[in-house]
Amino acid sequence: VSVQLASYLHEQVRRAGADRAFGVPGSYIMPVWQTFKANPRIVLARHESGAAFMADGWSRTTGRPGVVLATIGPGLTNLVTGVAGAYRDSVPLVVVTGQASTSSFGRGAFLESYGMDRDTPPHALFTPITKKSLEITDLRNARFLIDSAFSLAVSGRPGPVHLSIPVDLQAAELPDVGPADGQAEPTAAAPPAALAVGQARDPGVLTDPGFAVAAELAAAARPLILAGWGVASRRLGGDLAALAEQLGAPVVCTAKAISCLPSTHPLHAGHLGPGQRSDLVPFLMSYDPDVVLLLGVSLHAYYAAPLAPLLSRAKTIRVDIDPDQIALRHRPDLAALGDARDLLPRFTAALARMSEPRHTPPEPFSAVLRAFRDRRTKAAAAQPAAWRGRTSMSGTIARLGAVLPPDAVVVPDAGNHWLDTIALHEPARPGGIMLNCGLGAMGWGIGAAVGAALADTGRTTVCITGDGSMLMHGSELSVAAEYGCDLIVLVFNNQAHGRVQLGQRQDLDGDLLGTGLPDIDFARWMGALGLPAETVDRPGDMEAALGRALKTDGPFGIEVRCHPDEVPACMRDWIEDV
Ligand SMILES: Cc1ncc(C[n+]2csc(CCOP(=O)(O)OP(=O)(O)O)c2C)c(N)n1
Ligand SMILES: [Mg+2]
Repeated sequence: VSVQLASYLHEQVRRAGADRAFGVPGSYIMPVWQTFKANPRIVLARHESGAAFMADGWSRTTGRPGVVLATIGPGLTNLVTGVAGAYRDSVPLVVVTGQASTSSFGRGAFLESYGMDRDTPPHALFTPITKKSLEITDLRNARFLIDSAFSLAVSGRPGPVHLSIPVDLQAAELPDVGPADGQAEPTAAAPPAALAVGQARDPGVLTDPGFAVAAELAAAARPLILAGWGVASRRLGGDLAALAEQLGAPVVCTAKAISCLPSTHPLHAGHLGPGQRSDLVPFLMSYDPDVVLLLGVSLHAYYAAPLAPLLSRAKTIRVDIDPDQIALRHRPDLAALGDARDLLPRFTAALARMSEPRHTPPEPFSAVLRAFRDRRTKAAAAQPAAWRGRTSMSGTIARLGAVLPPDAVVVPDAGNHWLDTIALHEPARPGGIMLNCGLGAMGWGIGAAVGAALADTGRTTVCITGDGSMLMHGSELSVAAEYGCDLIVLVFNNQAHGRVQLGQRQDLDGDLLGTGLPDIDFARWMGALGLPAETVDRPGDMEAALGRALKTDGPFGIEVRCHPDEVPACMRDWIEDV
């Protein structure tokens, strides 16, 4: 059957399980753009990085590849921040950009990007920030390259894949030769599952990881689990809890994996990285684990450095889907290569055959863990609602958990409000905090929250952002208004790039050069964008405002006016003071 390239692409997006694509149009993408009328349909973002942020939040919510459409030239360059952020955080996207006609390559057509005359070949921009940057130059390969983009995005360690398509080819009929290289036509309408790497053939890597890892764990006296994004991104909270309970092992996670377990889980000992408790490492040292199970962690310096003494003393087991990660920054004693989704159940099944379930760590450590966890709860509850007469950022965020429905997902942006959310918000369910940890671009939280809200209309999404981030990407909120998304937006207005200004106060002699912002009426701005919105000026008014936001169908904005001097809880000895 003959089919236009653009229609074939649209059909593959549908088969990948995406009901929307996010983008900004331009001449060179129009034949593709025009096919996204329905299932999947286009969502017009206000900026290309906003589109990528939305696709990122949508993908994290659905577990399917997010799709982005943009044009060449400025469309391409505007995409860079959003795509780079998804790459750093291993979020699968398929990013499709237009390109000038093949017949004009090298001749200097408007915005042509062949790379001959001060134009930027798309692959030069996208190669370092995607798993692969591909360009279709021959219709006979189009099916193969489109299919490859989708399978690459979700296979192994997920991430964005870029596909550049010249405008003349977008509208062309695909030759009726079937996929290249004997590839079978995809048949299933179901979204492709993330593909497991399977067992490695490398020497030193186990061929039966389930059994050998379980044997090591069963023999451990004081096991510790360190969970990373490899667990959280697969939403394996239930499997992780089952394994931890079976072993009686406390769980620490990376900031990226912050809500891999509900914070109420009795074995959850907290997170490493930004917003980390100052008493976490001494606590873990007192436990003195003899076996540490590292699940899907890259061991960036801020996670690995505090753990170095523990990791050098204990036997370590690393589990990762990516052979490049399995010994990165720390060479384990034992390694298992594969998807945590397949391996965790294998570990628990093998363990069940070999040892009695423990559920809690041995006393007296169990009591120490309880006291350690309680201290955080008390410290959060002790955050005053006001700071120098204004509504406190920390106090507001610390109280959110008590007000929000248990399945709410909180999406912080970049800034002091990000740190306070990581340290103080205790989500009731796994996945209750959606976090950008890799690039931390300002405005990501706004686009990602809109994308998450568009993906999941059954629960409340809460975007926590700042005045600086709003000024960069606040316009994307008009998308939430257009679609009537169930989204609450908290804008902490401290009239500053607070995160940076705090550094000036603390380390740069208090010279607040170029970090103050004018006093902007964000409630009015959100109103103009189509969201009902109000301002909270007095500390006592926050709870009632949140109550109104929760009762309102569709989006609701709250501008919280706070003090520029306020220091996030984790930077002022909040735990020590309890
Ligand atoms: C695109 C981008 N530019 C610069 C930064 C560096 N940066 C991190 S936080 C921050 C200030 C954010 O201000 P605001 O959104 O008002 O949050 P606050 O810290 O005041 O809570 C800046 C400039 C960044 N993360 N992203
Ligand atoms: Mg600010």
